[in-house]
Amino acid sequence: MPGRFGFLGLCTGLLALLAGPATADPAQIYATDCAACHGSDRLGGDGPALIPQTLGRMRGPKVAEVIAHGRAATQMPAYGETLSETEIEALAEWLKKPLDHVSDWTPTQIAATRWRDPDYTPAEAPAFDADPLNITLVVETGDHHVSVLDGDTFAVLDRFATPFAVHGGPKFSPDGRYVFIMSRDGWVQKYDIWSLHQVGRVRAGLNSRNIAMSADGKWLAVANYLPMTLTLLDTDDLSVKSVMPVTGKDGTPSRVSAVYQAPQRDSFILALKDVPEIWEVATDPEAEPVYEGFVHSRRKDMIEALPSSRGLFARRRIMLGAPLDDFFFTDDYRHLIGAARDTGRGVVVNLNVGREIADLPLPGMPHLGSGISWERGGRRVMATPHLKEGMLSIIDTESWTVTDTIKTDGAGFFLRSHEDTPYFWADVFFGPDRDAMHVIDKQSLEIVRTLRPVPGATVAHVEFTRDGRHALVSVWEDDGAVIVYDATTLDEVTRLPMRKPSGKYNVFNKITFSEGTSH
Ligand code: DHE
Repeated sequence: MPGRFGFLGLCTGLLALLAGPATADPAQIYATDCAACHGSDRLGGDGPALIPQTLGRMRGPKVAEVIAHGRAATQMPAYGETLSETEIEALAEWLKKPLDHVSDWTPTQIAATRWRDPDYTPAEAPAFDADPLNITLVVETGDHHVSVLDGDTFAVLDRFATPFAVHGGPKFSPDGRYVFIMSRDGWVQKYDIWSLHQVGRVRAGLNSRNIAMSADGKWLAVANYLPMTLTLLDTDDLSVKSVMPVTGKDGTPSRVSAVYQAPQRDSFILALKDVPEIWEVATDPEAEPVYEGFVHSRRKDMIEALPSSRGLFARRRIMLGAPLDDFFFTDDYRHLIGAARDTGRGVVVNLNVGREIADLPLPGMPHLGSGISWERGGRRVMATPHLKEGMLSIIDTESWTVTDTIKTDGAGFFLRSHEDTPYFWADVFFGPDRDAMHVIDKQSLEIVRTLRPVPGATVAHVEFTRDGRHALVSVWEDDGAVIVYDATTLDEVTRLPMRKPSGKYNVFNKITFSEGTSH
């Protein structure tokens, strides 16, 4: 027998020689060169997860280029010298394939990642003279850091490393002392602003969307794509309180597009990606029994009581015609508008009665999560940008009609305003005019100025100081900056160099749910 295998082996070797160079085995290359940093399961380690969910949205150089040339200012080395072009291409393609199996990411596995910074000692009072409620955080995605700015002097009080690829708004504790930051790989980082120090981290999901804080500041919800769950963390020590599997009423599992805090309702609201439902999860320990879908209906036959659905984390389903995501909430949190995918329409849901009550023409992918609201002519209006159209829609939130559209220099991502400023600011994130920032009068809806502080550079996302006197704008480039403008004269006040600054978040504006910010 050994002789026969020896002969077969010889034949295979000869055939391989005749066929030319061996075809690259990407799994083997991965195991040898990548697994140590990115994890043998591709779910990340010191380096980020390498799965289609994260690679698919990678901006900048293509995966093969990063493998060949490495990434500047990171631990990612260049493999162009050690791997052939064919091997690099094969590896890049292999990484884009979904995992055969995704871990359940159980509470025990999450708990095993919990880490408290051994150098952290909580301060008794803020370790700086600045107004702690006028601190603004700048997420710098260029090198995965956050800068902590004094909102009065614009001095950088601290600059700390974050997990790789932070996404969505950091969430502050109700007193503004702590902030929680989430990465797309599901890491949640807790930072103590008073002490200017990281507290710890935990990996709450494998591929996550965003986080929300309960009204009492006790719980942090993490919306996950992988696995299809909502993770609920104790904000005190980042321990896992619960992991809710997310499945539709018919049993279909669903990714969670986003989770939002609804402070007046004392609940979280979940946008589900794969099933036509919205979930409301109570954060009130005394929450009344929850009825599926028809909370106030008199039709008893339409009410389905879930015996377990009462108290903390009681879950209520609101049934929809089709999945909705990207929510804007009215100030009283009675209504939300969600985007119905590929239909060019927005749908209004009344959360009290638990059903759709209106729909609106909103073509070109409205980005409702960036919506802001204000009083105009005695009515409450909201504005939303559109990701695929150079326009802004103005919606009357009483009659639920689109009253105006404003033409812009291109499709934009974010809007921002403040109670004490007459303008709102709209970026032009996409296209040749991505260096433009429109400043628009909230009453006349006229563009009063178009700023172009760095010709050719992407200029996007605005945040105001606590008093609304200054507007901070990101020059969204690797050697970028945050530019501080006088929000009345629109003159530049100062320019702070930053590494690809993305979102900026003022403690006061966020914890008071300013009408000019996304929540
Ligand atoms: Fe975001 C917020 C979803 C792509 C930067 N983004 C959000 C929120 C959601 C969302 C649901 C609200 C979370 C919160 O604050 O709690 N984002 C999505 C998408 O579905 C989309 C279009 C595709 C995706 O890849 O997930 C998307 N987002 C991006 C980007 O490409 C951006 C520009 C760069 C990046 O970092 O990935 C980006 N998103 C942001 C930022 C916020 C955000 C800076 C917070 C805005 C704020 O002011 O609150």
